[in-house]
Amino acid sequence: MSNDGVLYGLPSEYNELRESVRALSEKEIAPHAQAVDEDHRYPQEASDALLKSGLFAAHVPTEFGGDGADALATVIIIEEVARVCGASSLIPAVNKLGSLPLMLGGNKEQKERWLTPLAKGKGFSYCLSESEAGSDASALKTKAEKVGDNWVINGSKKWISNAGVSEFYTVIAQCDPSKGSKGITAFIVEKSDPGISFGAPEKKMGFRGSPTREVYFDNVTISDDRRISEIGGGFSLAMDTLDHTRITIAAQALGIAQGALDVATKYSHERKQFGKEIFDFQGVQFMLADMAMNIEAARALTYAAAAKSERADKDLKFFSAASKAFASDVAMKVTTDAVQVLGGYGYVSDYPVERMMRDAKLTQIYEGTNQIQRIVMARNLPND
Ligand code: COS
Repeated sequence: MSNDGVLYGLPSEYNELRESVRALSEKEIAPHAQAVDEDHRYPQEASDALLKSGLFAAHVPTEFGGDGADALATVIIIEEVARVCGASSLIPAVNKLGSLPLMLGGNKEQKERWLTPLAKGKGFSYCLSESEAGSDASALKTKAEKVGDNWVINGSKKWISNAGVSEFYTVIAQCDPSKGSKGITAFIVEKSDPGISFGAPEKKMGFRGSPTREVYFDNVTISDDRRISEIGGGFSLAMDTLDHTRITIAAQALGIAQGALDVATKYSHERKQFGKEIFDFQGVQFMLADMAMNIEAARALTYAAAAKSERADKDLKFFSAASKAFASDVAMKVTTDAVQVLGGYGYVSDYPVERMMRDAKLTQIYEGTNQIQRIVMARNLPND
């Protein structure tokens, strides 16, 4: 058991939330984590369990039928689910990412229209990246053209988490290429809209339970009430969104790292070599101590970033990028060391640490590579 929860003497409701999500994750999600990974299948059991407990999209405000979880509560939910299954933790994370542009930019009717079903289990994906526009997000080419009163969307999006499973898609599209990032606008497209289709699931190193597909738009025709940003305000909205949601990836990385440390610590007390527990060797103790130390540092940064997200502090951009980069680098190191502690047993799927190591890698890449996070951090260093 880590020190989490007592780190800052969090108010009791956060500690109770952690305990209940941990219990749910151990009982309903962990038992399926290996099969979900091996079979590359959506974690339906986790999805059902999260929905039943109000954790599918807990960030949705209570007025729209959600739990109104604040940024820190959402972090704790994602962290605890990720501790046992990364792919399952993407359910609440992607639902927040997909719907946050609507929460930040949409009007009351739009929120009512899409947040209410989200709280009831209709997932929400975020469509920003394209095959030629990854880190260079504003180079996106998916086009939204005004035809009469409607918008017609054509193009394709890549690396879309939970695509095909989600009911709703926030689509960031270009309306006026001559204006660059100022020509970009945000829309909501529904899975049932004629003209939307999905590619085959990507064959990934990790997070195999979470489907990642391309999304194609072939003359998808929608009315103006699907537009959730000002015309030309879509890129800012997309970036504003990431400032809040990169913290959820930090939470996921933190949970994966904690899960790996917990497995490694337990194993070090069970495994005997040279007539004693391997824990008794200082070389192993140093590794475990470093893992725990780095996790606590990542947790401190992530929770601080969550508080800044909740208050929309001026230095949120720095903190969200820093928490994501730091926690994911920690997750990569910790999971790699956990495999080392377990030796040969760590390298095979009898134990979950090899899955955690594969999952950790993605947290250094998505929602902005850690190189992009460092650009964001540098651009947001105070200089006065
Ligand atoms: N919040 C609000 N607005 C922002 C912003 C932010 N965090 N970052 C940039 N903008 C605005 C800028 O203010 C600028 O508007 P002005 O011209 O009025 O100043 C506009 O957007 C363009 O910004 P900029 O010139 O800085 O854009 P760049 O092309 O240099 O790209 C990065 C900026 C690299 C930070 C951005 O493209 C990025 O985050 N890339 C990674 C994308 C990503 O995370 N993809 C993962 C997919 S989601 S799973």
